[in-house]
Formats: sequence, structure tokens, C-alpha cells
Amino acid sequence: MTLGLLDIDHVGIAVQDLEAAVDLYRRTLGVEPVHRERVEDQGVEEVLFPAGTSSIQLLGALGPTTPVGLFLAKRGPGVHHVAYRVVDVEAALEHLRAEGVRLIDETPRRGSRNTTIAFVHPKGTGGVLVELVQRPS
Ligand code: CMX
Ligand code: CO
Repeated sequence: MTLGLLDIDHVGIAVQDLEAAVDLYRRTLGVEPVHRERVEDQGVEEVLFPAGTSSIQLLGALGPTTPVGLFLAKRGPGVHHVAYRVVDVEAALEHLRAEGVRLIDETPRRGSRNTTIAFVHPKGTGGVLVELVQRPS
């Protein structure tokens, strides 16, 4: 059993003002966003900028008690999570469970762009919130 790591899928960045951040990233990266989605059950609106085989994911909170809203209140804007693209999220979770790593999601759920995702607790990964992402087949 391995993690089945393929790539860094995206880096999630928490922002206070999504429209201002989109404007900043558009001007500084010099590329246009490729995707925007409101993910109600995650409490976020995300905007994706392409970066090679990976993406930058800007995250605006849908409310103060959502995960990103709480993060912004506690730490302010900045890097929120690193997402690893894996072959199979279920198998990756099984691997981490066998390694004794603390999980947030015990079973995979649906992410944006019809991906399958699961979060690993920052306490289990040296302080980095990790998201596992499996692309739709
Ligand atoms: N990165 C690193 N550490 C983090 C963190 C983050 N993004 N968010 C919280 N923490 C730390 C806190 O600092 C805290 O540490 P201490 O106990 O040392 O103070 C600890 O984790 C618990 O944090 P908390 O504020 O007490 O608890 P929360 O209610 O904020 O829960 C977490 C934290 C990670 C369980 C929750 O944010 C979560 O379930 N996240 C996964 C879902 C998510 O973030 N979705 C949005 C992204 C959507 C997407 O990419 O599609
Ligand atoms: Co993400």
C-alpha cells in the first residue's frame, strides 16, 4: 500500500476578498483563471489559476464559521492547504490510516470539478493541512 502520489494538484490560498485577489493574481501571474465554483458543503468559493500541471486555488469563505472563515479569523490570509493528486483517494486513506496518521475525512467526498477528495488533519502532517485529490475517470 502506498500513497499513490502523482503530482501537486493545487495549493489552496485563503483570501479575504476574492475579487481583489483574482485581480491581483491575474495581473501578477499574467494568466486568466480557468475555473470558478461555489462549493456550498465546503463553505468556499474557489477560483483556479493554471500553473503547469498544477493550479493555484484562491479560496474565499462563504461565512465566518466555515473552515476558511475560521482560518482567516485566526491566522489571516495565506497558504491554507496543499493538495496531492493521487491515483485512488480510498487507497491513499487506507495507507495513511495504516501509518497512524490522523484524518479529517474517513471516507472520500466530492470536491470541485467532480473530483474525489479527502482532508488529512494538519496535526498528522507536521502542521500542513493536506487534501488528497483524485481526478474523475
Ligand atoms: N493549516 C494548518 N493548520 C491549521 C489549518 C490549516 N489550514 N487550519 C487549522 N489549523 C490548525 C489550527 O491552528 C489548530 O492548531 P492549534 O490547536 O495548535 O491551535 C488546529 O489546526 C485546529 O484548528 P481549529 O481552528 O481549532 O479548528 P477548525 O475548526 O478550524 O478545524 C480543520 C481545522 C483543519 C479540521 C478544518 O479547517 C477542516 O476540516 N478543514 C478541511 C476542509 C477545508 O478546509 N475545506 C476548505 C477547502 C475547500 C477545497 O479545497 O475544496
Ligand atoms: Co483544495
